[in-house]
Amino acid sequence: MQERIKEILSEIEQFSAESKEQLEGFRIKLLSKKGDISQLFDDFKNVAPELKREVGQKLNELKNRAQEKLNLLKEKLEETGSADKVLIDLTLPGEQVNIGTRHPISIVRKRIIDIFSRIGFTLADGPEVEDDWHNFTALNFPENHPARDMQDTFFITGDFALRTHTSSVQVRVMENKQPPLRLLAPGRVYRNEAISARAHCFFHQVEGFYIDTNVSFADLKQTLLYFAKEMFGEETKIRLRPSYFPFTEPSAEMDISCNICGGKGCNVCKYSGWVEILGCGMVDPAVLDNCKIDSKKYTGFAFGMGIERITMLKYQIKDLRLFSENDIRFLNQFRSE
Ligand code: 2U9
Repeated sequence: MQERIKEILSEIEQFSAESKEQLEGFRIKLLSKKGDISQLFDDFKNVAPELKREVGQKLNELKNRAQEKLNLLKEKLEETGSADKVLIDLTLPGEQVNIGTRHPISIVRKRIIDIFSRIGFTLADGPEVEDDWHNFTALNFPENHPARDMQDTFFITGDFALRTHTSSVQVRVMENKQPPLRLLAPGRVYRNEAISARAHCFFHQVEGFYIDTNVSFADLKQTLLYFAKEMFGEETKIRLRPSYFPFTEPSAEMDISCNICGGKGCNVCKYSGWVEILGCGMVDPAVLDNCKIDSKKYTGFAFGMGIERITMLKYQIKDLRLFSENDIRFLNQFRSE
């Protein structure tokens, strides 16, 4: 009998209850009329007389211990809903942390930078509030050019405006460094336009230029072909159409073969098979001279693209406004490598 008392005691010590049902099971098994402890009381009559005193004491202690444990667990369950001290299920998987996504403009800007940095272009930046010289005059904009008009540019006071392109960054670099210069100027630019699906009052550009001895239009063409293939796929073709910018001569606009229809014709390329992605040209010698670079010794090519435009083509986005509305449903769709 003493062995059995010990067994039940250890059962009591180890027991813990998660629910009222478990606790009731404990009570029935040990303390009910037909329970284990009542059974021992029934068997008490068979204990040898000389042991009766000692065993009787232990039996009473056992019954008290079971009753105490029952009361204690009952109290705890009522307090917390669980009798265990540990209220958390440590085996459950952790709560998922929602990590943010990069903005599509940032993803594409990084890709453009990566592509050009592989062929030796480095980065430069400059102020968004620019003076007339760096934004217009040094770049050969004539006095009466429409970009100098209030309708096209956000003027601040007298000589200052929000930059309309990042070419002002390259002007600042040229004023302070001599060729060879091979750099990219990514950044935000501002234009005084009515906001619509196709135009915004600010957008992002990457401009680049390479100035050295003997830089030719062939270098420009090969560099931009490399860029187009890296950005839009190996099968991409390019074509250059003559154009005009005050700061380049000759100037061109570059199209790529439509990567949606593969050149067959679709509504993205307006059934022409080609889509315009950037402007480019040979830096006008007058611009080099304005920036203290000897145009008799050096030549250079330059290009400029809108990151929004490249992003819209890459992901088939139809409305420019989506980029600045911070709509999570839109932004969540972009994942960077
Ligand atoms: C210097 C000299 C020349 C940068 C160039 C373009 C052509 C061009 C537009 C593309 C779409 C602007 O974002 S856009 O609206 N850019 O077409 N940009 S050549 O030429 C430079 C830059 C700096 C000193």
